[in-house]
Amino acid sequence: PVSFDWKDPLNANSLLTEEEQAIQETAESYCQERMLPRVLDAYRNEDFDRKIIEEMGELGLLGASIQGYECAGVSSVAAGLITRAVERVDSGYRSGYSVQSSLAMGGIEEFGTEELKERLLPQMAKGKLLGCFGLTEPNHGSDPGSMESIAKPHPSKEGYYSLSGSKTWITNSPIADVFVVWAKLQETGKIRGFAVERKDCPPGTLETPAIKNKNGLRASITGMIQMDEVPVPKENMFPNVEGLRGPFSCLNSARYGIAWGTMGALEDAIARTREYALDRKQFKGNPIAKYQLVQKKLADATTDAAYGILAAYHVGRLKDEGKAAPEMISMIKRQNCDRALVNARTLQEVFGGNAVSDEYGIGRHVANLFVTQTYEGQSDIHSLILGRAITGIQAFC
Ligand code: TGC
Ligand code: FAD
Repeated sequence: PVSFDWKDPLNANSLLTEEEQAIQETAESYCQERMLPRVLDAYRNEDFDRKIIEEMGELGLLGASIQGYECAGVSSVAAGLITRAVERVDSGYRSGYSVQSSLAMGGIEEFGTEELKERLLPQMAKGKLLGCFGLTEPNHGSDPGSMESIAKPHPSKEGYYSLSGSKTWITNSPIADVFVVWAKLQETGKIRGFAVERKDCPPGTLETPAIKNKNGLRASITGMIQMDEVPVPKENMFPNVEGLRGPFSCLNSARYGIAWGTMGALEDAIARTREYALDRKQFKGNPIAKYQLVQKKLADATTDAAYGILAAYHVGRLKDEGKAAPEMISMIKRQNCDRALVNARTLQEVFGGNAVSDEYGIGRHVANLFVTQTYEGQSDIHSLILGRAITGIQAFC
């Protein structure tokens, strides 16, 4: 008879190509051997190690699905396997990775001029330049269409735009070199994308204060982008895209990556819970794994992880065939984030009082997964995107 593997219950590995299996192995080994030993200190001290991005660059993992520009050009499924490996360690590390790969590099690759791509992407692929993505503003999160950031011809520099406005909750911003920023062009009122390079910003025009004392995602660095007449060369405006289609196209890739990533976090929560439940004894020396209520928690979580991985795998294949609708990505982003969070919260119960100690790792996943459910479109927003597609009626306002 065929044996059952609780780590891969529906044998998703059998669907991978040899190349995808090799990439998975590289990513998993790096993450387990090099990232995992750092995460507890990073999380305790809110200390994102910038070197991680360079190390991932050396392994060819950054912007991995981009073709050309010294990127690996792997399949969407392979890129998903990388995010899953990273988030198995910590969602914060995955966040730093996704912003670099999907939102900053992805945005420049999809919409930047050839000059921008050739100049920035190879350096970003090596991790020498770090990117961030500024869409959310203090007054406009779920509704980025109402953004207030503005771009207008620079009053004193010919051939430059001047960008002013504030972005908040921006992953990587305090230490980023390249800022993909979205602002309304004053002349047209339309949203446009800009690649802002820190090295070109005169003192006092660009400030990126960190947001400290987060109660989740503490191993990533988050901050604001405050722009006061930042001069940006006109060639750094993305030429052929206007409106929300620009940022949302970048978000399609990042949301897809989160659907894979959160399954990595859930799988790690399952593995930790299983080990703890087999070890911990209560009532006449029985391991708590013997009790039916504990087994049900593990069965529910393992089923949701297995289903979530197959759905992400399928959408990845469709994506490469040009057949993935944005609503499919909303569906897997919402479902995988929600199921990862609900199951991790339930599994946390199995640790009893020890769940409260950060040494056991489970509380860190729970706090992180709340954030994954919130950013890149909070789950209720994705419900409304799906509701609109199902009924034809938009219910946002
Ligand atoms: P709506 O009318 O729906 O669309 C406006 C224009 O955009 C186009 N569009 C898309 N294009 C490509 N892909 C998609 N997924 C698209 N969704 C919409 C649409 O066709 C239209 O184009 P056009 O040419 O007709 O103008 O716009 P709306 O203002 O009604 O949008 C409503 C809503 C709720 C769907 C949208 O605003 C939304 O998704 N809100 C959530 C905001 C969000 O996701 N923010 C993410 C910020 S980045 C981030 O969180 C990074 S965290 C990273 C990390 O650390 O890992
Ligand atoms: P709001 O929009 O104020 O929403 C609050 C609540 O109201 C939510 O539950 C929402 O679902 C609900 N709500 C809003 N409108 C409706 C409606 N019409 N119907 C029903 N319910 C509604 N952004 C970036 O641009 N770049 C980044 O790199 C980035 N990184 C982040 C990192 C972290 C750690 C965090 C926490 C956030 C990050 N974000 C980033 C911002 C993130 O995308 C936003 O927080 C998110 O989109 C939600 O916006 P908001 O916080 O303004 O919440």
